[in-house]
Amino acid sequence: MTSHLQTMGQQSGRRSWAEPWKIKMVEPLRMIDRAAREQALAEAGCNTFLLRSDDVYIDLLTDSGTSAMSDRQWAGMMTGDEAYAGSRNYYNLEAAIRQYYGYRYVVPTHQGRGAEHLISQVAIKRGQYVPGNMYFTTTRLHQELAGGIFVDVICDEAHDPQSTAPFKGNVDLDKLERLIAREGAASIAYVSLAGTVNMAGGQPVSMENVRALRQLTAKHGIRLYLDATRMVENAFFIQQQEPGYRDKTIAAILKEFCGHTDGAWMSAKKDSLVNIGGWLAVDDWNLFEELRNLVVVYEGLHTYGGLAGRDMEAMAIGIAESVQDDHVRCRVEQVRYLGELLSEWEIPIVRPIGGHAIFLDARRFYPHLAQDEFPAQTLAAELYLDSGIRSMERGIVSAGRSPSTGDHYRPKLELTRLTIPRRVYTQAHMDVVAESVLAAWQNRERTRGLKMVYEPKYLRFFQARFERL
Ligand code: P61
Repeated sequence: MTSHLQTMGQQSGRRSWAEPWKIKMVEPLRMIDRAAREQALAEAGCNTFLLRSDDVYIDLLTDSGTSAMSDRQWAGMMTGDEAYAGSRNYYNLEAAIRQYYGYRYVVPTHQGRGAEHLISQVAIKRGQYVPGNMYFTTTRLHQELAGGIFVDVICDEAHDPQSTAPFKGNVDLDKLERLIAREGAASIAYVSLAGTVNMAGGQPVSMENVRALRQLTAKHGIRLYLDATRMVENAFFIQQQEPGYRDKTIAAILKEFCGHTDGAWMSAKKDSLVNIGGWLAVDDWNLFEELRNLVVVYEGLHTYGGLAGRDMEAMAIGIAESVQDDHVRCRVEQVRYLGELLSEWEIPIVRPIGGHAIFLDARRFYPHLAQDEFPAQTLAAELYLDSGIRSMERGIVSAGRSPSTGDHYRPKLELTRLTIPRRVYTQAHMDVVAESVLAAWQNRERTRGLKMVYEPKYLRFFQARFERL
């Protein structure tokens, strides 16, 4: 062939494939002009969380609660049983979690952090350590509010955006063993394991790692709980990259992985393709009894946990859709398409490309900015100004402050996240995003940083305000 134009498949040396769905309903987008974006950003204190979504063109703030539901999920919403107690949709949800994740006892919650709150309150005694494969903002905060001390035991490669190790979400077992040897098994509340590590760039954990982790924790009588929020995407990486898993389905890999853990919490707003919802599920009846008792204090009765019956139905159906191999491949490959474009243009991103987002390496974008001038927040502001695309800071602002010293946590990773909602945007949107990132890259040397002028006490990144330097 002599043409220099190539389809996406041809660019990768294979036959093309497409999304396993067609679009039935659309939501028109609006793009405001540059002057209006300048004004909107100033009113938002240069914080993309404070923009009105009507002022956003392509919204890559998060993949949380932003997925498109299927016609089957919408139909399921109409079968909502809004009984206060014993809703049929709860039993459908329980059955889906048992079937696909494999845990016995299920507590619904309004979203992920509701579940994090419950497990932290029940399973952490004041002063105990909670080792985890990198922190997540809400997870660590709930652990700290329960009196726990978070300890990062992820492998070193996870903190290096240029390391191309395939399973950068893995726990470094030596780090964990040293912690157990130093502090004693009784001082460890549980190991907090996340399937695909959000803050590391959506990096997966291997089956080999969870198996070894299971052996180590069992030897010391320590519980292992999983943040299953993006575990389906983790299963895809195992299928593609880990020896022996190529011929297994995502569903089988998911269940095998969960089988190595004692329980899980979930923000169903991600993998499970719903706009709201979460759960906590465990195998131990005694623990379940405590959780079931606490849920009625903070969320709602144990058969609705802060959700409407229709929300639980959409979640039950979404779980089954989320583990379909063609769906997961399409979802992760769309993220990869955007990442490969940026990599080709030598724009610095976290490698390997993760499951739910592209993470721009703001340190390498703006080497002239100190971390205290908030390079990742600056880059999020610049992208919005260029094209109305909304991204999210995942650096020093997100990391917050240490409760013991009051100083900023200073993460090695200073990243701006372009998060791709599931089943929402097309390849053409990805092209527009890539070109906007390129424009910000080309303007990098002229870009100045920010100063923080308002800082809330908890999860400051949501509401902090900044001014341009
Ligand atoms: C996100 F800026 N994630 O990535 P909830 N575990 C994990 C998550 O990714 C997660 C939760 C638990 C969000 C929403 C969000 O700092 C932020 O249902 C791995 O959101 O309560 C949520 O689940 C919590 C954005 C959360 C943030 C915290 O965009």
